[in-house]
Amino acid sequence: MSRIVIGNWKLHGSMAMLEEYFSLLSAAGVSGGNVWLGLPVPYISAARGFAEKLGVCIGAQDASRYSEGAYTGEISADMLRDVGAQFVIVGHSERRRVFGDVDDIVCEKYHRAILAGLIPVLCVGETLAERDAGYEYEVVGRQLMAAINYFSSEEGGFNAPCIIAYEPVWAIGTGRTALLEDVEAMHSFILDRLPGAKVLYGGSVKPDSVRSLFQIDSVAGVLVGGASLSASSFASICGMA
Ligand code: G2H
Repeated sequence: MSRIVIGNWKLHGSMAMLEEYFSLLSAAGVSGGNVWLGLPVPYISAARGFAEKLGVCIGAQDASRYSEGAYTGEISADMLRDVGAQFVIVGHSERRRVFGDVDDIVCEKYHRAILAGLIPVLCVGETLAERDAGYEYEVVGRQLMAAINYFSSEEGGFNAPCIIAYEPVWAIGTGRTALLEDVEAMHSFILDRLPGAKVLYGGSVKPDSVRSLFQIDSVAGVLVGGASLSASSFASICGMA
């Protein structure tokens, strides 16, 4: 089974890193359409040639909720598509927490991405306080509405690809991964609501933690932050997918 591995560089990288990174991926034999890289926007164009050689997909980590207009600093989904992005991450917990991307905004971004021909990767996940209070399913159910509304709408239907990344907020960048039974239970919950979706797991995924995650049938892939900054760690995760 070939699972999807998405690297998320977040606010890291440089032109020098980009070139070296792709040559290391190439040397490690990484290739194929199940390997995706979410890059900072300025590097998407530059990465296009490298990515095409390896057959890997490149994308962005966010898109504007607007299509065009007087919105200084915004980058639309159409613009991302124009410079070579194939997918876009929406609703990442860092966007929700630091930049105020509430569910309605995430919903608009999700729709914009699909209309632009990008594959949206919708991130959902509860905070530790929400889990401790027993609200994790309620929270994730609410966050899934962006996708559910779209797929049940006239324009959507169930034809567009649907990729959901379950990232418990308390496991992001902390070195903690969720218990396998918790991952399995949440993935089933998501699949019950969106049958046919590919559900990825994210949150401190490392080469040594990914093997057990990949033993779970409903884990269709992983979203990797910190470990994707090292080409060798990322290649090793791709090798196990
Ligand atoms: C979650 C993840 C990738 P990390 O944010 O989106 O990052 O692997 O560093 O926890």
